[in-house]
Amino acid sequence: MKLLVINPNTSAGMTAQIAAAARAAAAPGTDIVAVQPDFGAPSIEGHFDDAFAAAGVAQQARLHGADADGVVVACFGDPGLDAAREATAAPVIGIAEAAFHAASFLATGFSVVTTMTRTCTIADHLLHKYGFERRCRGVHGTDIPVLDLESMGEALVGRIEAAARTALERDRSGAIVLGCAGMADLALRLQQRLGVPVIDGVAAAVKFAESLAALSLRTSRRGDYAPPLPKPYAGWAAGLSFTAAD
Ligand code: 5HY
Repeated sequence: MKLLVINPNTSAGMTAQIAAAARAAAAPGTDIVAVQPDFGAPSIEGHFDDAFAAAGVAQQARLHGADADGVVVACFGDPGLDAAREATAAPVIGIAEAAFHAASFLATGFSVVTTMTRTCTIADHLLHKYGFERRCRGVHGTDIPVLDLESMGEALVGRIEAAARTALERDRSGAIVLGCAGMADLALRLQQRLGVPVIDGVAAAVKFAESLAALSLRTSRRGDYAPPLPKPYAGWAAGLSFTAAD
């Protein structure tokens, strides 16, 4: 089985980190192919970054999605998720949506601990989009820049742990969702320290994608996830157009 893992930012270091976390979670025989767009922001920390990340996901899904058995969008804003689901019939799983589902199997209420406080709004929007607003009891920023997670020392881990402890107390929640792909390799360590389920969306998304592919389930081609209508795209996107043959 081949899983395409898209890091929507342009940080090669983060793509490597995400690929390692995905491979650690993947079943034997699952081939993880990690990619990133050749344009956009080195980290996604707001709506403007997110707009280019969404186009980057659409680009990578168009270029590499056709022969994948599953696709993972490895950024907590799930940018371009719906566009990618039009571009390929392979199941496309966003790490935020995957983490929300996993957390909801494990606790009646969960809290999200993420990077920049300004991105909490993006997480709120996703909670409402997916219908998890009643299960998520709080979204908490740590104001740790995304790229600082690439060189994660004990001090940063301590700040994320402290934010998670405060969230569990304040929200009276029973599980923690890590709000950034760059926190993927923290989950088990924090779970041991906090004594509650700590969900990393990268691992959860890999397992959901594997499960759907193993069940021969693919994205519906009926309605809004039908392939994009054929039309000639202009400029740098010209090569991404869909034709009637697609
Ligand atoms: C992420 N940004 O997972 C998000 C985290 C965030 O570049 N990868 C990013 O803050 O939304």
